[in-house]
Amino acid sequence: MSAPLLTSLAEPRGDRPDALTLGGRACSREELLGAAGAVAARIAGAPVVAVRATPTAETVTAVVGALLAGVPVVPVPPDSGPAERDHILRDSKAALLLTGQAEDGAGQAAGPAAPVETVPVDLAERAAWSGPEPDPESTAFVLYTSGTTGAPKGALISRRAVAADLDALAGAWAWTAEDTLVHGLPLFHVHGLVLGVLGALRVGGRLVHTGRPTPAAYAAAGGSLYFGVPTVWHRVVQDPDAARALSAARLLVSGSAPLPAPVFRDLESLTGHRPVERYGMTETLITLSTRADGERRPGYVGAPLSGIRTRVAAEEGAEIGELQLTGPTLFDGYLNRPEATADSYTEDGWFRTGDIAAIEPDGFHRIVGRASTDLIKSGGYRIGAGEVENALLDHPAVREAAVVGAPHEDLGQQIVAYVVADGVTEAELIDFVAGQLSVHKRPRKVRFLEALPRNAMGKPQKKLLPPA
Ligand code: MCA
Ligand code: AMP
Repeated sequence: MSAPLLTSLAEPRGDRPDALTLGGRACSREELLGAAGAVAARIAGAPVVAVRATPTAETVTAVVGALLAGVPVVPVPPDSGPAERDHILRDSKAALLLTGQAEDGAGQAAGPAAPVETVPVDLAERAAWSGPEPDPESTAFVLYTSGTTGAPKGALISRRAVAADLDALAGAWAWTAEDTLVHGLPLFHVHGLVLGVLGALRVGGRLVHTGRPTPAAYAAAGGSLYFGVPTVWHRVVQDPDAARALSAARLLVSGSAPLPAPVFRDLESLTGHRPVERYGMTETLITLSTRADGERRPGYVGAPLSGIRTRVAAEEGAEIGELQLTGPTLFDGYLNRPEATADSYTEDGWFRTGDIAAIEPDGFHRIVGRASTDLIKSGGYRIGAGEVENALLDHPAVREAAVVGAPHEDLGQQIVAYVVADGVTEAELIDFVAGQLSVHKRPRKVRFLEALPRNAMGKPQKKLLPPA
């Protein structure tokens, strides 16, 4: 059984003035906890709180403050447009939005915005928090994540799940208070926020957040442990000087999307490190990983973490099938979506990942792909084709839209939109989606067609679309 979340966050540790550095601003654990205590005092008793998740010390303070007070956190992507932001705020019923002091959290939405009170986080405030440890089964986060159709769903992540996952990862990666974790990932997903912030706080090590995950910033940070999505590692190996600077690190970790074998090999030849690859989902947190003390094999995501059980639901005679999981890191369902929650489990209670996998005789797992092509992974971001199609159809010039993920060397997949539309340009449609949803959900290419290919029932046939 893992130690409760609050205890590990608030525990006194050998403090140093640069325990956390975000965007060049350093603070000690004591400063963070003092400012977070002030946040906790202000929001205690709220049913839920939204946090505008910029990569800043204010965001970390807001999240830690809410966790101290036992208030579930809804991270809001800082560049989310009115459609995405309003959906998140309305669906979660968040009435408070914590933001950095200089930011106008509510001002970015055009049109009728969700009713929300903006609460600025002041890093100079101090208050000691002495509230009780919240129930480990209570919700720590509501993380909005895309499905194949419709708007993103809020995955309910308990404090127990977070604590269990971080402890399992600390074991697999030998992650300790001696480590300096470096990454530049967004703070509104599991990778950057749960692993990349709470992980460092829980083990008591240092964190350097580079603002953006550029090779130069990674090279300059001097860390022992580095996190990146495959796109980041692809960019690192294209900058050999930056890559070589990572030789002094202890462990390079890749996740959120498949790490191409050539990138694995280039990382090894330039840095001397065979990267650790791990696999997870918003709904399950991280469940499979190779280990600091174990074999790391290109194309494989290792074995189940402590407490996780896996199985592959393969057809008779086949070796690959849907990966299914159970364990203490699983979510508690989608907020307000009992049917979608029920659909995500098998009758005997295993979570259906929607990923196709194979398990080798030695227990190593290989992720072969996704069952549905309507869930796109671009730059490590999960994007629903249906959500982008709906955004495009909201443009007055667009009559029909079909969105796919096309293979892309750097991004893994890139979003390509096929539209039937008049009097609008590719750039205008790209900007429209970036503005309504968020920048990473924008199509990178738009193709104009006379009509979408459809079957006899009138259903669009994405397989018959011309190449991107
Ligand atoms: C470009 N920009 C625009 C537009 N086009 N802005 C407005 N409108 C437009 N039309 C700007 C952006 O604001 C940004 O500016 C810059 O151009 C680059 O855009 P972006 O698309 O962000 O850049 P990229 O280079 O394609 O990004 C690659 C990336 C990114 C940095 C690797 O994809 C990334 O951060 N990925 C991480 C995703 C992640 O953490 N996933 C974890 C979820 P500016 O440069 O000024 O900002 S998965 C998870 O949590 C599970 C559990 C797991 O397994 O980990
Ligand atoms: P998200 O909910 O955004 O975390 O996306 C989860 C999805 O990312 C999984 O269902 C997988 O399709 C994919 N994914 C995460 N890590 C890996 C990995 N190491 N290899 C392959 N796919 C991955």
